Amino acid sequence: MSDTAGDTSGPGVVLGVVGHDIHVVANRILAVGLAENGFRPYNIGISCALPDFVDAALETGARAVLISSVNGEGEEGCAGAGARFAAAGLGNVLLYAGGNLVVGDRPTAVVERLFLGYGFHRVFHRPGTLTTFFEALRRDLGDGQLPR
Ligand code: B12
Repeated sequence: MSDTAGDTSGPGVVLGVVGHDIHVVANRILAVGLAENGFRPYNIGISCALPDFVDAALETGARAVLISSVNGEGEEGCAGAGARFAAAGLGNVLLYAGGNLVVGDRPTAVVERLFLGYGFHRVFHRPGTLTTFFEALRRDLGDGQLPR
């Protein structure tokens, strides 16, 4: 697994980019940001499928999984995510989706609803900054309660 950027002892977080998506910049920024914010990133990089995220979570015991899509393949590639994690015994793992999650322009609320329906706990479609994301991750992992 590439890039466990930094060497913190905080909560483990798997991150990667779903589909045949090669947009890597946000993935690298997130990995560095996670380490700087006290998390332990396990970065599986670009061009990942849902089973890769499940395997990485099983291998690392991570408490959260962040799935990025920048080219919009996320709409297809993330379908059924919650059910897949639950089937692997990972129903207690926090699932976030973020990036440019669908092809074309759709209202953020519509995209959020779609991905919440896939079983994600939080959705960050075209976020302006990462501040809200880090606050939410800290809170969700801190209180041990999955948001619903
Ligand atoms: C650079 C770039 C490329 C480079 C990628 C180089 C590389 N190796 O990374 C190249 C030229 C190769 C490329 C190719 C393509 N690209 Co391109 N690309 C871009 C561009 C200009 C910048 C992307 C970038 O790096 N931004 C900087 C990072 C920091 O920002 P970001 O990716 O938006 O991520 C932010 C958030 O989304 C968030 N985020 C991301 N993931 C997650 C996850 C979580 C959990 C959270 C909280 C937040 C989060 O974090 C970031 C900081 O805020 C964008 C347009 C743009 N201005 O955004 C198009 C863009 C992403 N590309 C696009 C497209 C369509 C393609 C191609 C399909 C084009 C083609 N026809 O071949 C291919 C796809 C190839 C593939 N297999 O994926 C579209 C996607 C459209 C969509 N989703 O509807 C965009 C938006 C251009 C456009 N306006 O149409 N691309």
